Amino acid sequence: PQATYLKDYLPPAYRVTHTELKFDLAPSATTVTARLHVERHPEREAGLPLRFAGDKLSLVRIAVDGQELQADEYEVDDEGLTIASVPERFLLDTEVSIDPAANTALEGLYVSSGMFCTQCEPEGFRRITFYPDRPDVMATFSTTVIGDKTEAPVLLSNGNPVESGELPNGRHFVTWEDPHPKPSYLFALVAGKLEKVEDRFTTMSGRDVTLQIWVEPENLDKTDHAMASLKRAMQWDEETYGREYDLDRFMIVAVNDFNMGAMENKGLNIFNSVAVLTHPQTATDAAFQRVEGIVAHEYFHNWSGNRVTCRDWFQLSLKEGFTVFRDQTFSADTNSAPVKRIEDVSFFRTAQFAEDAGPTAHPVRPDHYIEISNFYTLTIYEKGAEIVRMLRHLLGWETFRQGSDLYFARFDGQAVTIEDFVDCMAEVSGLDLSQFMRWYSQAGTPEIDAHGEYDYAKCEYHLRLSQRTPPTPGQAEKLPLHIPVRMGLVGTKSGRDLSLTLNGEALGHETVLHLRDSEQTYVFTDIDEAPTPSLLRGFSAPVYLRYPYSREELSFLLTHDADDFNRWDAGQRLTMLALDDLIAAHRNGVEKVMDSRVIDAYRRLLTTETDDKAVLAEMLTLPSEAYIAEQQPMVDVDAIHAARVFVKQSLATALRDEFLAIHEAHRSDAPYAPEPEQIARRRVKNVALEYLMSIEDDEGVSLAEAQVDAEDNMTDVRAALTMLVHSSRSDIAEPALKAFGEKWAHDPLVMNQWFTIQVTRPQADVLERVKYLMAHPLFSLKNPNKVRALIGAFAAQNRINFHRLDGEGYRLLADVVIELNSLNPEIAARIITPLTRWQRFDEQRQALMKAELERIRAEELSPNVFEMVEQALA
Ligand code: HT7
Ligand code: ZN
Repeated sequence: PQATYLKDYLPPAYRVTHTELKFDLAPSATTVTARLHVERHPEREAGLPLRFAGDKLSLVRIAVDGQELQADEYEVDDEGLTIASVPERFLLDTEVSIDPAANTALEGLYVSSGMFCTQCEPEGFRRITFYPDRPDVMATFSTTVIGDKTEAPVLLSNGNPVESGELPNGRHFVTWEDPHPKPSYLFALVAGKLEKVEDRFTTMSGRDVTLQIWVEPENLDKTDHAMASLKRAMQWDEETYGREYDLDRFMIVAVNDFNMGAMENKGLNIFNSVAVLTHPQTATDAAFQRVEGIVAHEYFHNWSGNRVTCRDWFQLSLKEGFTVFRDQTFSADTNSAPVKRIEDVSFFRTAQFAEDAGPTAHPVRPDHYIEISNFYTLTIYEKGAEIVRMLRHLLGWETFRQGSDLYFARFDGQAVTIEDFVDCMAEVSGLDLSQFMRWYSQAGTPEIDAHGEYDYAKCEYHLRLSQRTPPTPGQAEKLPLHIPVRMGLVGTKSGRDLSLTLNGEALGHETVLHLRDSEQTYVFTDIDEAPTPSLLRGFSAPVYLRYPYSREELSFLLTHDADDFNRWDAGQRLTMLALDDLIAAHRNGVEKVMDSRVIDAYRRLLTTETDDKAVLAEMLTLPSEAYIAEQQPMVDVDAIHAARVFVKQSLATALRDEFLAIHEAHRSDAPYAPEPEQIARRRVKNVALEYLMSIEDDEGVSLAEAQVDAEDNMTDVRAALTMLVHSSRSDIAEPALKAFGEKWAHDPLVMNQWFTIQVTRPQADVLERVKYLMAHPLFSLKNPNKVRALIGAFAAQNRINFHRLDGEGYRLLADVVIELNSLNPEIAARIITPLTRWQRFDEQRQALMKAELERIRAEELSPNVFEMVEQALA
């Protein structure tokens, strides 16, 4: 496969201004008729041949300006259509026949649970018809969908319905018109036996919008939360960004087979059912919150992505980074802001840092790719969002908002670049952001080393910051970045933020330092007590921060830091120091001894009254094995697991009564609601129970058993069932698991949780359970949610068993990748990720993982898997 390079960008030779489509739907033979209004691009020379993309399409008919083309006037290959000579402006008519039922890749038009649906981003439209399938070609669309009245009573596409009617042979049609020019990746069609829940929203200028959520009839009772989330998101985007919705209706459809979470097609968002359906009995609090975030994310794309889109796919983070930042802020405003930040950062530091340190590391704006769908990554999405967040820090909210307004006004209806976005921010702020742009072109996680010294005699505090970005594949040398470092100095005696004066300027109690050089020293004057620095507050930049904090300093910050995020981070750092010692002890075969300062810190947390239960739950949560692994120079899976279990059990033993008391204090009889206060209570209660279950405390076991039996809500049931299944109490766990499986056999989303609970258990026989469940009648490799719930969860969340020394875990994953490579290349290329991280492990595991990668490489590979394997073995 060939790579595409950013430096080769050229506008298309021909563009389409209006697209008329007709779909005559049949599962195995759908006819797609297209009439395209084509013209030469004004920036390209006359007389060029026309080349439109088309992925293995079978052409039935082709005409230019109504004239059928002769066989020697055009050429069709597996990747597209070429016409040697065309007029400056003309109508292109084509008819193709496609087979949606055979489409297991879930790109283009496919059938999911008997329903037709599409996924066109990034390059799925070329599987539907011949087209300049690139985001800088924006056209208005008129789409007629014809289907069987019984099999497909509902026929949906983008925009507004303008005509419908009956046809012979039990068929009917609906025509949809989308007046907003859009790229082909935003096209959508859905047809099937669907029912809707409807609501309304009045926009800020008084327009009435119909909101519809379309689902299979049995899911009608699972849409309330998504609808409420949608309305909150619409309101928030008006109030926060001044963005108003622009069509008469906004539709969401839930489908069962979907490669990602959801898709922002204009006016017709298509959602993975797991990202939209919720019910207290079937979805956890975390699922409710995820649904809220994804509904908001897709809705926010209507402006950041649809009205203003990307010039080319290298600019993907322009829409994704900005939209993730917008959805993160929305969720922070709607729930607990510090907890949202803690959750986002702990995920980021675990997963994006790992990506940035591995063989597939790439800049937020890559300069080349083989398969663009491999670049829907944590770097493009989450690091892209962190870059936008840094801009917000550097400019301040008011100015940032002015920049956003300017961007939307200036580029409405256009396909633009990351420079266009950053230029707006520079223009409104007067800041020189040229150095800042390096964030988009340099891969790798920058490391900041901080060093502080207090001069008692002069009452000065000297803070030295140095930065360095490690080499990444293809980028040996890195230049210094422009890094916003939000910070305060906490008086060690007073426990309060001290007033900051820098270069004679009074800055208040907190400031944002602009670190631009490789090394910079800041001298704070009039500091009249020795401070402990609180650096990178709120994780103001996506960097590793190293500061040689003592355990006493960390305990102090854990109590006194004014920044919630940094208080949590101090606790994590303190626990990490203890874990480091215990990992070393395990490796050296030395007896493990628990650091009493960690126990004291936890005791304080458990016994001090706090209003913010959500933050408390985060504080009580130990760093995950994956996060701990990220902090180690070489990953020792067994030592990490043993050390973490030891910390958990030591805390549970020392603080048993406190955990029991806090569990009791956070129980509630209130009817379930997915509200922040209740969610926080359940989190604290279940975290406490998890500690008790780690020592299989009798009272803890009874509490867990009762919680499963109570069946009040899935959050409590799933948490307790997981604890039981992951314990040695199989006498209780197995019947509970069986009853759960029987009760929920009809609900695929619940059964996926049932799979995950079992394949993440730490017991050594789990691999046999994974294989057994893969043969379960409810499992299918064709359904991405099931693959993620079973294989993905095993490989990513069951580290000791996936990394078994006999290599069986690796072999199982490689077998799945090989099978998925032909069924669904996008999913195959995602699920392979844990194998690509082989460099981080010991020699024996490295050899085993590489052998599996070689075995995969020997197959005939899709571009998706090929690119991943080549990068991993480079
Ligand atoms: N913009 C959407 C991306 C997406 C996607 C990408 C590759 C393959 C399948 C996909 N489904 C959706 C999702 C989003 O970021 O909102
Ligand atoms: Zn997105």
